[in-house]
Amino acid sequence: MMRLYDYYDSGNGYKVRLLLTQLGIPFEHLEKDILKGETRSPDFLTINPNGRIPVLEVEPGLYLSESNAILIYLSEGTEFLPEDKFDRARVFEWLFFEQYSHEPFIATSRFWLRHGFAKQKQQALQEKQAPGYAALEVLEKRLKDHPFLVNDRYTIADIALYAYTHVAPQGGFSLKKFPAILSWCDRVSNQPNHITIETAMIETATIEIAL
Ligand SMILES: N[C@@H](CCC(=O)N[C@@H](CS)C(=O)NCC(=O)O)C(=O)O
Repeated sequence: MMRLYDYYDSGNGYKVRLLLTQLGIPFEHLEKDILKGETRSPDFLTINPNGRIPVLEVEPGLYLSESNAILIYLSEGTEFLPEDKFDRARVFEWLFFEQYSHEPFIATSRFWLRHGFAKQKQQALQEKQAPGYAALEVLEKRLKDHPFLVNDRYTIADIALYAYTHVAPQGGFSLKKFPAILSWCDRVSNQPNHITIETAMIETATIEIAL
């Protein structure tokens, strides 16, 4: 069985959890507390020298990191990744956009705000506002006339961008002025076998209470 090294509050981890679930692939979940530096231990660094989750152990001893690379690996040959060469490149375009122009601003702000760094990072948070909103404008423009990001159908491009966009308000980015993004978020959350970013956290909490 595949094994996912993850951190429940992470949108990057959520991308992988969501796709595995929608593909119906069972997996073992291993929670790493990034706040306690658990991804920086010597053991963890042997599976990802970059010291970050998510990491997917595809088969014993074979590890893959970088959320969007994992999405590509898992979606090969499925309805979540187009077959046509150009359409695939379009999907990759969104994945690279997410990592360079979206995640560093929206995800990082969300992390700081959710984990008590608001004061310490006040200026940096301010500096992330303009590029974060610029990324949201790009998404809004695309989604105005299209139900999904590529080919008018749900692909890993939508999964990658949804992960941190739908929780952007937790990073201090209001979605009120982005009606196309809000409708798209609804469409994404209504896809078959959708799970929320909190699903696993709720399940874990239930297990902890039950124990
Ligand atoms: N580009 C990477 C980013 C991964 C990443 O930033 N992971 C964060 C959690 S969202 C992490 O593990 N941080 C722990 C650390 O840096 O020590 C991806 O998309 O997977």
